[in-house]
Amino acid sequence: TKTLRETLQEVIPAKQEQLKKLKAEHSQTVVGEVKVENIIGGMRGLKAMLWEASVLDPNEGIRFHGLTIPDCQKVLPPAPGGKEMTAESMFWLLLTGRVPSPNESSQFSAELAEKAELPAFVENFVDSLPRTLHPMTQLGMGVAALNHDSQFQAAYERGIKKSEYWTYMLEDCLDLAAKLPALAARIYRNVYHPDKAIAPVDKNMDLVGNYSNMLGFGHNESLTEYLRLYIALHGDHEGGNASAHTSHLVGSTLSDPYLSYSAALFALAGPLHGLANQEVLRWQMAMQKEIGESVSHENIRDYLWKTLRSGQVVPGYGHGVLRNPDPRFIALQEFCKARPELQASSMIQLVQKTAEVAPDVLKEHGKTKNPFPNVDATSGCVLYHYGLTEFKYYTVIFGVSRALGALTQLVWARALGLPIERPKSYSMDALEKLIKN
Ligand code: FAM
Repeated sequence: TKTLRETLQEVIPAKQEQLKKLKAEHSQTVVGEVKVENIIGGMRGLKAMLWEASVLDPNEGIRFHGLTIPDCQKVLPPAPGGKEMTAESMFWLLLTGRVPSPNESSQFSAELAEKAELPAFVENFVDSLPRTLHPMTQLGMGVAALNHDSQFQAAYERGIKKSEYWTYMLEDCLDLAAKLPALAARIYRNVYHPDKAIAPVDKNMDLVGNYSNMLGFGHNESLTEYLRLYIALHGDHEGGNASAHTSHLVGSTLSDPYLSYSAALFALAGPLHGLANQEVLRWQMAMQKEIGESVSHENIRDYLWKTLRSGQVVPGYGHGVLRNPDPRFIALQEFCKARPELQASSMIQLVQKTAEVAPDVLKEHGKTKNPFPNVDATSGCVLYHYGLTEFKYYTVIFGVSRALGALTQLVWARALGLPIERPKSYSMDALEKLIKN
């Protein structure tokens, strides 16, 4: 059994060597070209970032350090008594590239539980926010406030060597990952159930077990297991997506992890990114209301066309990189298929039926490059079924999860000494000149 720090100490030198060799031997090697469409098209497809934790193949979907989702489900340790991989074991994999033993994973859980409580001033701060403020805004503000105790910022002010950056980064990242559930749960309770007391952190429980408990759903083992799966699966989706990229960009200025991840959360809060899971449920409920009891493929098809004709996107469909159904969508659907109570839910049935019809409609519509469901198409309906019905809160759960990948890569960015990001921009006039030359 090794600690996370010992494991990381072991793997960092080899990666540093790998980067040194890449720089020395291939700095001038061409691996792609820049077209005008990349410049005006949101840099789609541009190979422009280093990100160690995961790589997204357009057809196959995500691999975390080479492991597919079913591989992770097989090898990553679950919580005691559970079956789904824990957030901690995914964090360990994303950070070190190694699969933790059950012992390592549970020791890591214990370390995070020790750090899980919020400072009193952050509790008071989020308690003072209006209940009408969107939960994602509250989460981003709370995370930024936690930088009060940033070890990285304090060490930088004292004066440290560049080679030491990552060690302080790591401490901040572990601290933030540990505190996110308490912060996110406090926001949920403040906004939706202000009269009920929040359960204290249980030092013997895993991160998501505690999160579920603090949300007030600890008694529901199925929901807790679903949250474990959800949070592990949403942990990382390579580096170019808006939230991961934001955290990487802000971190490259040597902002601490709290500020970097706070910025990432505000990118996640956009409806084309993480807010899509809130939008999916809002949209499916409006569909259910309109078509009533007799749900048929025909009714759903009509509703899809109505959405598209009114100039809106179908939430939960399409992707910037993927060109096939999202394996995260498939894994969450499998979770539902294994549970008769979920199969009986009218909302889950509606989501499943929509997924049977939407790809053909979107193909016929002819705009999106990927007519298949992404993870957001299904992630909310299970929460809804189990009584977590406040869908404005759903992106907060995504935000607790995306920290796994984003934070681990802040540690790597500093361990590898990556520089401040500064791509070159052009005005249209300057671009036209460039084209002529
Ligand atoms: N419904 C209707 N039209 C869509 C569409 C959808 N689901 N997905 C893409 N399109 C349109 C898109 O708006 C664009 O139209 P214009 O040419 O008029 O601008 C056209 O198809 C080409 O877009 P694309 O190249 O296929 O997609 P992008 O890479 O530009 O954008 C998404 C990717 C995810 C932003 C886009 O598919 C979308 O808006 N989907 C709906 C929102 C959603 O589910 N977001 C969540 C993505 C998820 F993975 C996550 O981040 N959590």
